[in-house]
Amino acid sequence: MKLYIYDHCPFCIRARMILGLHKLAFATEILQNDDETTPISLIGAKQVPILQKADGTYMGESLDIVRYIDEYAGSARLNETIRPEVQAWFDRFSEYGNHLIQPRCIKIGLPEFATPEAIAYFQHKKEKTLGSFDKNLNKTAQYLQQANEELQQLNDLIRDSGCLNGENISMEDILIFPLLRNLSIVRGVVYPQNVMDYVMHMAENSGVDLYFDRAL
Ligand SMILES: N[C@@H](CCC(=O)N[C@@H](CS)C(=O)NCC(=O)O)C(=O)O
Repeated sequence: MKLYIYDHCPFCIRARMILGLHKLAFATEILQNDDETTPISLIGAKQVPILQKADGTYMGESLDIVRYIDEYAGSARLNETIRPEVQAWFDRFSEYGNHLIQPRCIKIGLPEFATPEAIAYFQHKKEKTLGSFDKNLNKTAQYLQQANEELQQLNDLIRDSGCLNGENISMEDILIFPLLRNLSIVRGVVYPQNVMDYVMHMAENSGVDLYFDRAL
């Protein structure tokens, strides 16, 4: 099986997590961010993740991929329950997190941004919703304060460092870990103990790398 991704893409982390947690071997291809031809030729949309299944067919949509792989692995069925307070945390983070994360993504040498054209494509697209990357970077202190307060809330929702709900890997982990992984690109985040333990543990178990060593 093969996964087409961007390294920074949180939806791609969902797919990488389920494959990694099930210890399934898979190849990855990191597309250039401005490569529209490849994804459109595979699934008819300029979007990743894309899974090439063992039979050679292609599948998009991260949660479809997660459910497909979970069933394919056979050994477990992902718990679909998401506590409303975890969903609410996800929804809040989704509103402000990219103001911190996306302007930094083009600055740490990620493979999907190998050319000036790929960087310009991403920046142009994201600035339409976020506003200028430079202005967002200048507001780091404000967004950081918000992130640090939110992490305190999340700390109380983490029941075990191995899985958020304290019982089994669930859709809660599939939603939340990708956001925390990408937040590791931001320098100055204050991680409460449960959050840090969870991030480190899930990164190890899923084989998804973190950005702490390159944080800006
Ligand atoms: N609903 C899709 C969303 C995937 C998505 O939005 N992926 C982003 C990357 S994070 C993408 O490919 N965007 C197109 C682009 O960047 O041009 C899923 O869950 O897989």
